[in-house]
Amino acid sequence: MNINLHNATFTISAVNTNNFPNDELPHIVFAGRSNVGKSSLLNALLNRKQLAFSGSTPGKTRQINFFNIDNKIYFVDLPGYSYATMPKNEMAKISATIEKYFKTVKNIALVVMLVDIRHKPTKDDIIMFNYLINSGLNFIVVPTKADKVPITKVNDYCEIIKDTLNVPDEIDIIPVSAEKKRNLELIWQAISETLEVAEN
Ligand SMILES: Nc1nc2c(ncn2[C@@H]2O[C@H](COP(=O)(O)OP(=O)(O)OP(=O)(O)O)[C@@H](O)[C@H]2O)c(=O)[nH]1
Ligand SMILES: [Mg+2]
Repeated sequence: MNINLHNATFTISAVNTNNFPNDELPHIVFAGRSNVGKSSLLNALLNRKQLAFSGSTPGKTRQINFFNIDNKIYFVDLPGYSYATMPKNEMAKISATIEKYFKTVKNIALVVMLVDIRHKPTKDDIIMFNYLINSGLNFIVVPTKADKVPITKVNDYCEIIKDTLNVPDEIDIIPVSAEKKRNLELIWQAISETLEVAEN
């Protein structure tokens, strides 16, 4: 599938299922705690600065943002499911929104689950990971901000993440840096592979 990355547009922010796009395009979903770098990775993959709003204030985005990429796929920027000081009631609301999304949308091609490379995955990451494993959805684990650790240590940090989440060998773990544009081609490769499978 040839995708023209220049033809990427914001579609809608939504919390209610009746506002989710309801066409057949496959969804590529970015999930992770607040501030982990979901919006930054999405922008980096498209070579855009701020198509998805990214910033230093965690938890600003409480809705699900949908981006139409060349009328071929949607990039779906989920709200961050937690951060250190997120109030419980807000966390519950966001979890409910995310759960509604996963329950309603049938054309999810790939979930990109982001975790910060520098930190051991949290309880919430483990819950998300187990949810994805049990859902049978196709997903990859993507440690973000790889530029923040010495390059010689990247693999060690990935191992910690793998052990903490208990990631089976067949699930890819791809460390990235949105800032330094590292390994973005591997994420595109994972996306292309899932789309090819879906097409056949
Ligand atoms: N050094 C470095 N910083 C990054 C990278 N990716 C994101 N950041 C920074 O991390 C902060 C959060 O990034 P966002 O992309 O807004 O994170 P998010 O997951 O979308 O956060 P929410 O929308 O709150 O859920 C910003 O200050 C980014 O500049 C990266 O690869 N390297
Ligand atoms: Mg964001």
